[in-house]
Amino acid sequence: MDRIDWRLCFIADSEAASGRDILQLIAEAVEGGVTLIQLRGKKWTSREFLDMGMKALRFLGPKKIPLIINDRVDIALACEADGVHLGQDDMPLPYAREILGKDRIIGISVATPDEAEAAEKDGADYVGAGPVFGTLSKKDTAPLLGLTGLRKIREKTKIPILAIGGITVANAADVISAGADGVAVISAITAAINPGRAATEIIESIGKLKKG
Ligand code: TZP
Repeated sequence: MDRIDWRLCFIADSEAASGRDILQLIAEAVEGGVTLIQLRGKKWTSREFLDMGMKALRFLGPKKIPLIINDRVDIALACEADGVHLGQDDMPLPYAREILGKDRIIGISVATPDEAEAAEKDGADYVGAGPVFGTLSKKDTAPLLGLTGLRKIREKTKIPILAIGGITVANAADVISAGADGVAVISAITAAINPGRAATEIIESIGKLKKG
């Protein structure tokens, strides 16, 4: 696995985009400086997901921006994405690793220090820790971590942490100070009037603290 710049992951989510062109949003986010893309489409059919993954990869590959597929190990494999992001109820990490091999990125959502410790033991490349703050982008989330909960997760794991949930330009620097290596956002970029500028503002607020 090449060295990954974890600072700003844009989660390109089909529902949050609500009919807008996901590939256009990705292009604007990349122009603005995001360092990773996660493709998320809970309601996409397998064909739609695969098609979107292939199109995103054609755009991102030459730019060396890694593409992570949400939940679907099969889609990640089929479109030759850089990795997959798993939830706690998705395929267990060791099985995903067996299928994807050691060179692909595998991340997992964690909401507690124990889950983070288990993810590291199972060979995760990163954890998505959250929700740190309140979010409207995901229902049925675990209780909010806040910065204190995020610090506790940091104490339990050495692998990269992407803080997620309610992250905006106003609090991105705080979560980095609390120990995150980067942030993952849906609405801060998707719902912005200018998604590219929103990405730039977030990466700049992080960049003051952390160089990729
Ligand atoms: N997992 C935990 S919170 C969340 C996910 C997918 C949603 C993050 O969305 P937003 O809009 O950046 O708060």
